[in-house]
Amino acid sequence: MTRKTGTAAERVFVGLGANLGDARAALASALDALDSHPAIERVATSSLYRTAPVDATGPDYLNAVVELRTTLGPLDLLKALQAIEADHGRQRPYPNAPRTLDLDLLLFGQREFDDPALTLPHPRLHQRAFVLEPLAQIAPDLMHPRLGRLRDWRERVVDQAIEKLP
Ligand code: PH2
Ligand code: MG
Ligand code: MG
Repeated sequence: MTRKTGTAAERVFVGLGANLGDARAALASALDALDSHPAIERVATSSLYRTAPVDATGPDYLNAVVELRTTLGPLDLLKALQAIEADHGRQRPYPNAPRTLDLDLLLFGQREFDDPALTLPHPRLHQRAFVLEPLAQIAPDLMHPRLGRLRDWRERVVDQAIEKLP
């Protein structure tokens, strides 16, 4: 198979979430959309997790995490993710509203980036079991540029309900 993204080496991680409509179908369709992008290659995909809303109300979420390679820079990747969200009917009536699809750029290699449009690493990723658990599944030794080994942060979020789906 021809690789789509050459030798770009940085490990990029994206979180997927949905808690409105058919969340399972939305996540599956989002994976197809990522795979269809000429500059994105999906190299690992976690299980699906059913998770209680964190700092939000509404139904339980389905969450997952993927590892990507891409020749896009962080802001262009963000635009591509937002386009996929929009294609899946994403609306933003108020902060943390229930959503048909949420694609969050979590880590872009070990880059730190602070821009009104994008903060890297994602500023809350280490506080969320729905990110840490799937990340630990596909990248158990993953490091955060400031916080160290991410799997060590899981013990601080054990109060957040999360169930790995078969
Ligand atoms: N996303 C949020 C807020 N709260 N809770 C869960 N369980 N899963 C999410 O994806 C999630 C959340 C904001 O994006
Ligand atoms: Mg989010
Ligand atoms: Mg988001």
